[in-house]
Amino acid sequence: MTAELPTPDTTLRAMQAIVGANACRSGDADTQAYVTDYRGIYRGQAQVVVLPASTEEVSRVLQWCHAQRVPVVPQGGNTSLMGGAVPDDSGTAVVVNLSRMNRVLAIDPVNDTMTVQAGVTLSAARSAAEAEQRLFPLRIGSEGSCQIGGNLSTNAGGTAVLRYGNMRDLVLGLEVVLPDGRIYSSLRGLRKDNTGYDLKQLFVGAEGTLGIITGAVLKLMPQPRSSAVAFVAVPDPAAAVALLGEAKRLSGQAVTAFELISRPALDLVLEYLGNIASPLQERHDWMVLVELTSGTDAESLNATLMEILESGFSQGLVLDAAVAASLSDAQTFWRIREEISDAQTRTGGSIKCDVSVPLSRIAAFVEEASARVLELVPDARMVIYGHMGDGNVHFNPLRPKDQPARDFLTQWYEPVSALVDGMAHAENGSISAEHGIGVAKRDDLTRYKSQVELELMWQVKQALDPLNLLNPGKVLPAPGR
Ligand code: 2HG
Ligand code: ZN
Repeated sequence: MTAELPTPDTTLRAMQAIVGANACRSGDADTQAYVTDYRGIYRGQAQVVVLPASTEEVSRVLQWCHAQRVPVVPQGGNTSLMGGAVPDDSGTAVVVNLSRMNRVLAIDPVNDTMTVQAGVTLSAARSAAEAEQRLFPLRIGSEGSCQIGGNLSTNAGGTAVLRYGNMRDLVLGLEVVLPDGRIYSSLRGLRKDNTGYDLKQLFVGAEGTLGIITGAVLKLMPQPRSSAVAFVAVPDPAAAVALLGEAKRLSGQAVTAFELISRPALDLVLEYLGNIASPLQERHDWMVLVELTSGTDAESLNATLMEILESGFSQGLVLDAAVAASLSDAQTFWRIREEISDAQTRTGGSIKCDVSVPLSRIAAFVEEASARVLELVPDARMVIYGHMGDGNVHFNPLRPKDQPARDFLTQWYEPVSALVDGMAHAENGSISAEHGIGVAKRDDLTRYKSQVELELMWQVKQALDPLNLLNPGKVLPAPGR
């Protein structure tokens, strides 16, 4: 197949004719940033990188690539942790980067919707909503670089899923360029539309393997009038889950975030940030960051938070708590949480497992999986944190301080993630709660999905992309594996 492909020169000229010479990148130096993921773990090559400015241009690029059988890798902010947004090293692909399609097209405050191009960054989308006194609630650490198209393609989650759901729940309509260049559009903004299959949802979480998302209609929410944040020490993960139960009982819908943080995770991030102290005086093994938001006034929301904490104290679920007394306190608490991932990247040598199990099983899972991992790698720092309220933790054993990352990481797939993922699977959990599959977990799917699920995934792929041109090698394990 490679022999039949057009030469890079031919491809470059064809792309230049569609998007203009200024919107094409070729050659190693100019394509580097687009073919390497941001952590520098996945490195590929591309014939050409194109940065189209409109849906029509994307459509023409895909038509040409389809006719020439050239593989296409869609790319947003390139913040994937799974290698889903960069090409392989064959050098055959055209990378279609959506950064220039970065316009908010419309905001309808009555319908509570926002129509955006796929290359709008998450933070720009959130700011545009805020300017209309609305909330676009997706909240993830990479919001300044990640783009809505990528958020949709990976069904991004983050720290407010407990309250608002993940990207799948926040989208009402999509525009997608299909592998042959046809344009599917459902940019309608309807909350009720039972007219057959919900096609847009096929593209959400497909990681660009079925088409390129170019636009979306997103749901907007009322802006909360108040928020209350606390950094709370708990005796163990089971107490954290029980405290969440109390928080829900006493505040109903107000619990927006409930994030677990293990001691090694806190130590690591404080060391990385350097100039921030722990919000709590004493050292504790487990902490949670709790955020309540509501449409009521700050005073009554704070009273509710105090009631939750007092109830927690009296039941032995809370050991200590720091309540944010100002916006700046709240921002510091959140900064500590949000920077854990970068602190790991900087330190190097982090085995990442992104697992979820039913909330009723998460505490036991964390305890049991930690104990078993420590039997295998006794000195690992157990950096465990994240979205416990959704039953999802980032279970990321980190190399001992004196062990080189390279040596520690030889244990990644076997035995560590095989053990952790296997345990999650045995609890009816997921081996990728929110980060997707990309290339990193593609072959693991054969272990954790049933034959029927894998066949259906390939049948969908076959129906939409029979030539296997869109993001080939991502998500789907080779048939028959
Ligand atoms: C987070 O919740 C992100 O901080 C990144 O999902 C998690 O780096 C990770 O493992
Ligand atoms: Zn996360």
